[in-house]
Amino acid sequence: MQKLKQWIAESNRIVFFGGAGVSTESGIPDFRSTDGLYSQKFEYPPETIISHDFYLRDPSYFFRFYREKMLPLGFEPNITHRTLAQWEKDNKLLAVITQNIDGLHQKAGSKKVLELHGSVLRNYCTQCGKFHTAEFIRDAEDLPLCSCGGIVKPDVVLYQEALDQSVVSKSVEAIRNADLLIVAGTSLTVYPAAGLIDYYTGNRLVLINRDETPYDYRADLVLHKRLGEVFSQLF
Ligand code: CNA
Repeated sequence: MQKLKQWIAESNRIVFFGGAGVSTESGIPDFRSTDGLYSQKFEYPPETIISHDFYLRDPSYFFRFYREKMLPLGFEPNITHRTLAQWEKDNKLLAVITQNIDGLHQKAGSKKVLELHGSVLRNYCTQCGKFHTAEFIRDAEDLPLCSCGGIVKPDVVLYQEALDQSVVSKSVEAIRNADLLIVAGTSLTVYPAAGLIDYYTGNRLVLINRDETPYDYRADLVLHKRLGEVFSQLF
């Protein structure tokens, strides 16, 4: 903790790369913890349901699962989101790169947020392109249909779909320019997102995650702790 505090104090180009573990303390389950989505019972594995093929094959089932399990509305940012927003205000932070789709960084006040996997807060008609809110998707009875008759699709990257290249480029640039890279709350098993941290060439790579990750051996500092515990000790 002392080393982390010192590095944060000395940095003014921090980049934070996070995943679902950043929002579990706001009450949103992650995918791979024992109480996460992948440990629950469904007719198909979650990777199958939230894939592009499945979305095309059975959109009704997709939207039932999506509404029930993936639409995190009504949650509040936690101390990790709030601290990152404060670092941005203090001009210490270059970017938050997130695999999350819950919009909680922006709710905490962060503006420099790069959403690798999109956001449940943006939804567009696949026919006319009209924007719809997350509540529109939540309240639709079966398929969320636009007034033009087209299906409204969440701007969330499904398995088999490509990442937005402009978000990827900005993330690579931020990581290359970081003087401190904090990777946190992610199992680092979802690619290509996890591979982005390879662009960091500095010597202050910090990994904060409750469980071990495949990248632990590459980090300059590893903390196997809850994020709330770490961030509440940073002051
Ligand atoms: P993951 O694979 O579920 O891994 C989460 C990791 O976070 C695990 O290794 C846990 O050990 C760790 N973790 C959980 N809670 C804490 C905590 N309080 N403190 C420290 N560590 C913790 O999730 P990834 O983000 O790595 O996987 C990428 C997927 C998950 C992305 O595509 C996301 O869109 C997707 N996802 C997002 C959300 C969200 O937006 N909040 C929720 C669930 C899944």
